[in-house]
Amino acid sequence: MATQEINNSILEFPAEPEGNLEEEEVAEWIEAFDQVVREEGAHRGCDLIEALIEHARASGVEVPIQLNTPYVNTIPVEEELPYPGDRQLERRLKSLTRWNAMAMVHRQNKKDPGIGGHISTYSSLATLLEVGFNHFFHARYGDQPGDFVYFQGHSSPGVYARAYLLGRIGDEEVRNFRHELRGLPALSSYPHPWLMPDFWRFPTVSMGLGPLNALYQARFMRYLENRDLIPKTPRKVWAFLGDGETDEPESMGSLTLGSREKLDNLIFVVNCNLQRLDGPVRGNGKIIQELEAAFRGAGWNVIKVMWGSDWDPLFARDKSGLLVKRLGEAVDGEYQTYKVKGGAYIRKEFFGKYPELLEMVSDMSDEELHRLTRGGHDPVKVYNAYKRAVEHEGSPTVILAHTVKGYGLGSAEARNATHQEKKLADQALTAFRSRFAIPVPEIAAKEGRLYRPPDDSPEIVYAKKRREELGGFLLIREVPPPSFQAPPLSEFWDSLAGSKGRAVSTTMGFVSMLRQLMKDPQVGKLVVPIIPDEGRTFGMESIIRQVGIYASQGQLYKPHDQDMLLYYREEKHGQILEEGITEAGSMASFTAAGTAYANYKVPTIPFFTYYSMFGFQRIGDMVWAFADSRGKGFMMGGTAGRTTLSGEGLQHQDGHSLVLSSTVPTCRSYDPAYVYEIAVIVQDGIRRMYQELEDRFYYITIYNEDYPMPEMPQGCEEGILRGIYKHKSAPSGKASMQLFGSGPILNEALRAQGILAEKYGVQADVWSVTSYNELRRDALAIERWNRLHPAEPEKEPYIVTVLAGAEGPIIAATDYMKVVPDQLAPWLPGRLVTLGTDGFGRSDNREYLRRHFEVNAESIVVATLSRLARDGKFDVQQAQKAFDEMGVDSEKIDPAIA
Ligand SMILES: Cc1ncc(C[n+]2csc(CCOP(=O)(O)OP(=O)(O)O)c2C)c(N)n1
Ligand SMILES: [Mg+2]
Repeated sequence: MATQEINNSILEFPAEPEGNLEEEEVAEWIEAFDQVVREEGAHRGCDLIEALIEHARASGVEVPIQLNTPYVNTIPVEEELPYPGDRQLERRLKSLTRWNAMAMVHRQNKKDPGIGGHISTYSSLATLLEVGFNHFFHARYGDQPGDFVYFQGHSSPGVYARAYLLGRIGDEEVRNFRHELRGLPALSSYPHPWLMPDFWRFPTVSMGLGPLNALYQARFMRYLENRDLIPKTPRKVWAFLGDGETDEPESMGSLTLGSREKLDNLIFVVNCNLQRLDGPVRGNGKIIQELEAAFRGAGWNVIKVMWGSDWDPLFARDKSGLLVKRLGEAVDGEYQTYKVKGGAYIRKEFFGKYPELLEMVSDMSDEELHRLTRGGHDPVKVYNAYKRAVEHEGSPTVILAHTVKGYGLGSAEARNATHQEKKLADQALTAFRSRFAIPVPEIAAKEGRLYRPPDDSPEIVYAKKRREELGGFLLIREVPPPSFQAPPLSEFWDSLAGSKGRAVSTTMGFVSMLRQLMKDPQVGKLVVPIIPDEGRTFGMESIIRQVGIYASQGQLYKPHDQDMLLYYREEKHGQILEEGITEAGSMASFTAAGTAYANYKVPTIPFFTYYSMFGFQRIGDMVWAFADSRGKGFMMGGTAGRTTLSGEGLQHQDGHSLVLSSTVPTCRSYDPAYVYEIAVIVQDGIRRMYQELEDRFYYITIYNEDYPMPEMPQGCEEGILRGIYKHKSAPSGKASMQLFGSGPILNEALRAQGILAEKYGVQADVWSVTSYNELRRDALAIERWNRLHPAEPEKEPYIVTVLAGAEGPIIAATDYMKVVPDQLAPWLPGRLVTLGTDGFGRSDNREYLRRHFEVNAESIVVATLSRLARDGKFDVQQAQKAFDEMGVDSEKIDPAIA
């Protein structure tokens, strides 16, 4: 138990006497306890209480577990350090920032009604950020990057306003807040590295993703340190989040990782303004107490910053503990109302409940009561909390800062509707201007004119000096030049050579490729394999043996399989991130690793291998944020394909991840059939992402069906990368049909090619389509160019060029939904027949699954003949008969609705 808890329990005991124990008896115990603390110190007191509790439990007495402390500051006033900064200048800076943030949004909404923006989130956060900017957020540690700050997304106007004051962004940008498409420097609505790549690092505006990503960021930092890829620094990860945001499972779902990994490089600051968008976060309860218990239960160091210094004299007078008791009684809905209704109401409803309290504040005016500050608006309290947090060792810290939503916005303060406030009424603007002494004429103030004092004004000089001492501007994202050449394709010779008749899966092929890559002298150490507890499913035991699983504590036990070659090897320097069953956590690690090139200047190359069904559809929003972050790396969708993953059934069989991946602009989606195709894609991917510094990443499906892998044919690299190449010409050399296949379904196309030729005299070419999405994107881009340049000769999409001279209809079969091949329909007019796996999966083997979904060779054959018959190129009767011969039931239910 920490010292502060003891102090708090001293406060609490008199107010809440235990059950039916006589008060006198309690008083005696407390007196004895106080004496011990006085004479022998707080730690002795802790030991005593702990011993007592242990003894009680051992004797069978059920002692309740207490995770909450009273509703007061964790740090007692007598332990506070004096504020190291110039309070007056800092207050001035904060006022100007407040004004500019509000004015930016106000002005833009006057100019362009409905353009939006937020003013009340930053109002509540201002002190919490300002203390950080002036005293804690390091821009660098020596030649190492400094602290990472995840800003509450909706507070962006405040972050911009401060950057504006310091000259980091100019008038034009500010004038174009939320006007990004006017050919002028502008500011994005929220933190988006994609839109402002040299400013923002972490996209946080989708609630819950910031805290989760911050948590895994802190863990990844330790990983890089323990693997000697970066030196150890005192660098911290700060995550500012809303109290409403903590409702998101992502915010709270992985807290124990922080304590398990002893992440004392991580600090959460929860802006507890007690409100979210619609109304109070916990009107009938207390969000701060709820969070305290949850974080403490998860092993975090919790610091509550509840009340400002102006409360301290009241607490000093509160000998009986009644004030603390009253603070504990009121619920959040009441605290909100107090702020809205003002001093007289507070006197009557809050203090008035107990005559003793009423008396306590009898010498204070209503105005003074109304102004009583919440802790999160008091720099001294905030400074002390931050100082403790950065010095705390052994676990992460959460600071629960009590604030007021819309602080300083006058009538909008603490109201339910404040979150939506974009403009202030003239009178509120004038009041704001006077309250914060903004030197803007009244008329200009009503228009929302910003104000920046001259560069040599004391406040600007001070602010810049503070930043200089902390290493410079914080909001700068820098990408270093490339530090290595991608290994040449020849290094992947093993993957290109084929399996010499041995049946293997693309997953196995990928795993051995990864093993090989990790031996590369340049990039080997940069590879970060990430798996959410499916390593064995993907046959990754050999990689575990080769490079070990990262475990910050090493391996504290003897693994039971230690005498086996492929034992479960955990190591402090381990390279694999085995995340356990958390796709979201794994994605957060993927994000940390995929952006390390910019954040740590260490271009790690993550390979996140997972069950494809539990990827994009489960954590799609995180993937979107990853793309926004300009993340790089490879997402490997294992156990891919609706019919290739046999047995597992409806909730496991993925036939749509390629649809979802196609929606992410920087994601390159591939559905390879052969290991050499994967090798070509991975090699080129490393080259493009890390050598050419392209902002892109990859989604590659890998399957678990075993079949012989051919050697790479000559000259197919470009086709593999662009999305299609001819894999096997018609037996006669002159095809009247084209068959497209991808993944293991390419084998079905090849089998169909044989049946068509032998049984029905139809000659077809077979094409491996590695990426319908790449082909579509190419065609769309070309089509757009043609549209925009009507006077120029038309250009041709790659798919059209490749198919020049290829005759006849096209039957495309895929283990994914029909919409995947259909992406090409506009450029193959009237030619495309698609067979895909729309509908719910089933538990059965591949043969039955493919028959059910009509993607087996037999279905390809009858689809071909049916189409030829309709075109008058094949006998209709014979085509109908083929259904019987091929065992395809033409009357069975459509799998899309089965
Ligand atoms: C995933 C997601 N859902 C909904 C929203 C819309 N939204 C924006 S702010 C907000 C309320 C935020 O409340 P809180 O976290 O308490 O922050 P505050 O503004 O009070 O500081 C909501 C619901 C969002 N940005 N992200
Ligand atoms: Mg809130």
